[in-house]
Amino acid sequence: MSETLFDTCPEYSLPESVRVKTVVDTFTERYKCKPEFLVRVPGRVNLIGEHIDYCGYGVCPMAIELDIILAVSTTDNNALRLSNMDRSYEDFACRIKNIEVKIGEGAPGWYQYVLCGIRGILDILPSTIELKGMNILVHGTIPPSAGLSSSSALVSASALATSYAFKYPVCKEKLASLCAICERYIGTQGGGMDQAIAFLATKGCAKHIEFAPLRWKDITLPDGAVFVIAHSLAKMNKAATTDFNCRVVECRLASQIMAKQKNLNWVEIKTLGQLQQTLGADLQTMAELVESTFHEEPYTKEEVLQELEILDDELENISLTPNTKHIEMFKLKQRAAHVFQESLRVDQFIENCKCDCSQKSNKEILKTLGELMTASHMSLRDLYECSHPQLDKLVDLSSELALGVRLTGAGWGGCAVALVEPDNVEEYMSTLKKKFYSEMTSDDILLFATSPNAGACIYTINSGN
Ligand code: ADP
Ligand code: NG1
Repeated sequence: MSETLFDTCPEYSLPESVRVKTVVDTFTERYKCKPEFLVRVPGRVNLIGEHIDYCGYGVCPMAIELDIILAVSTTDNNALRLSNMDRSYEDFACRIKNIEVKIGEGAPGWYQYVLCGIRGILDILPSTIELKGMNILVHGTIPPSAGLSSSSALVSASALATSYAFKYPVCKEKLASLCAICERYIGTQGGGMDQAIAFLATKGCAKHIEFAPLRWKDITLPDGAVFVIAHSLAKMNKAATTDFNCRVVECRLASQIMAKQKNLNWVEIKTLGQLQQTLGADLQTMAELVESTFHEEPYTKEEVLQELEILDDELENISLTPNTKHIEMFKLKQRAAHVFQESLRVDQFIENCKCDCSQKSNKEILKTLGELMTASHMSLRDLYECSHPQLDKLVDLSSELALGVRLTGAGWGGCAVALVEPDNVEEYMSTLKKKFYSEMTSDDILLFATSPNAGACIYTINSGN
């Protein structure tokens, strides 16, 4: 079992930065009391393994320096009060006992993500623990809807803050799994990568994270691997559209149809990973099975019903999510092919990171990693159809100076991550500024080189401070 963050937090002293001072001062001004503690949860960049966590396959993320900070004080009045440093996010208040995450049309309110995290802890809190009220002030530096996991950082920070406020320690591993589940209250059926890296990240290495059960290993990146993140300036809130859940459902239907054809108890199969495990086949065999099972054209709902020999309402109960019930066409071959091929690329990426220079030169290793990343992007663009013209433009502009580049996170906009050799970083970034950002109407350039950062932590504040 992993340690709790309570075990380590007393050693953390509050960083003396202008940012922290501003957050503490603003908190004091808005709530007329000092915060008792702060929690910090980082965003992440996924190096490879996209749209496969919810199919049960391993991913390779690392935490970045951008983060969400929550300043918190507890009260005896059972009230939850939320405020944000960014005034475009409106204040919110409710009774802590009545927390309900409401899913409506369009993008959820920002506070719903906080409620998800609090709800997650309330769901497991023993009845012997007395509920308290909380005053919370949020400050975030992760650009929202950019594939760097701002939403999960907010959910995870809220869960961690609640467990600390209620003096109910939960180990990092449990927090990671719990936050993956409670973020689904928002409506999207993500796989758990973001919440896992938020808690399990360590400075200096990326992680290979696997699921069901959650497990992780360090990935030491080869010397000379610099990762540059560039925002395409296109944004899509996952919870505001059906695209994300549509992909989850397409993969589920593909696994169920293949399971049915293999005479398995297909109703029990929910992911491509589960199907592979049940068949005891390797990834290559699974990729071949996809080729021989499905036709290229999208499947109509009617055809899916015929394949599974069920009625519409059974399909809704067994396979669909509330926001995908209306979808009439499903691309099964393309989505499942991406998942198995991407998972093979993850294995190759990790193998190459483990290679020592007696087997392959450092240059060759970096070249292979870059090629795997670019192949991942092509697959996300063509088979998974979750890229965006601005992301594809960034990828095209990277071809000369980066070893490889791909969209990171859910896609449909957001950021690209490029693998660049140290000597090329400056020229690469100035090329993007000249050829990409100078043509954009928005001034918010987000372009930076990053390295693996640490995961979530708690900063306690002495009452005398
Ligand atoms: P991401 O890919 O970054 O996780 P999502 O589209 O899933 O993006 O979620 C973004 C949403 O998370 C925002 O629309 C907002 O509601 C919430 N959010 C992110 N950062 C902040 C912040 N600093 N303060 C308040 N809400 C935030
Ligand atoms: P983003 O949108 O980048 O935070 C989402 C999912 C991940 C994973 C990626 C695609 C959530 C909270 N996150 O990440 O689990 O599926 O898309 O690889 O749903």
